[in-house]
Amino acid sequence: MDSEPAFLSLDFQRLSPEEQTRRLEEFHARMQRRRSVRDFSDEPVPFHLIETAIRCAASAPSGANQQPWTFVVVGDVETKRQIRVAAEAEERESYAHRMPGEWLDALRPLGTDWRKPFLETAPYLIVVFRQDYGLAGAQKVKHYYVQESVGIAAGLLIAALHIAGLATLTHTPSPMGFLAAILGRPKNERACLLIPVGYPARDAKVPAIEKKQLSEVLVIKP
Ligand code: IYR
Repeated sequence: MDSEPAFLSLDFQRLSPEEQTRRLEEFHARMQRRRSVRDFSDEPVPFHLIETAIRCAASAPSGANQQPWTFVVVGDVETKRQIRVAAEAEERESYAHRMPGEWLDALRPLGTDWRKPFLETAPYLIVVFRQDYGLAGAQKVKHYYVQESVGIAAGLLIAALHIAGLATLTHTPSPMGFLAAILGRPKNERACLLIPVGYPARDAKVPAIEKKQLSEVLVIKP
């Protein structure tokens, strides 16, 4: 028998206009300083920061509230080494043979290549898995809007780690099937992002690239 949906009163905090502006401008100023980092220090990161950032990510809205994600945190030196070896093998092949010239041209301003030393240097790797379907015992449960849901959660994760004073890279080794194999994930999960987390190296460099102007991304329809 179908049960009736249950409702609670919304726990909403109404802010003064000044407080709304203050909070948002502070967040904006902090977010403006986020950069994808490829030069990491091996300085340890307190695990509780990773855990709280994942709590933020897991608060994301998702299709039918199915929360179709798993975040695997890797801090073990040997597992990070295995991931680096496997990622570099795929990336070497991709850069040499699989990526068309147009793609390589688009990446040139980033200065990337097949080498991924950060996969060992960064103290933690967070591997974001999408659950293409749920498993209720042996029964498959259909999941809805998995890509959108996991994308939103990953955005919150990256923002939370940045706000915590940590550097991240949104890394997508391709193909990344090796991650489920190395990390022993169940068959309903597929890796979709690999996020090294840590402090930047003292001499970290980032590409001289810019975000679009607001007028290029915002349309105000009269
Ligand atoms: N996965 C490769 C290539 C790469 C692709 C895109 I799209 C980027 O924005 C950056 C890199 C790599 O990680 O080098």
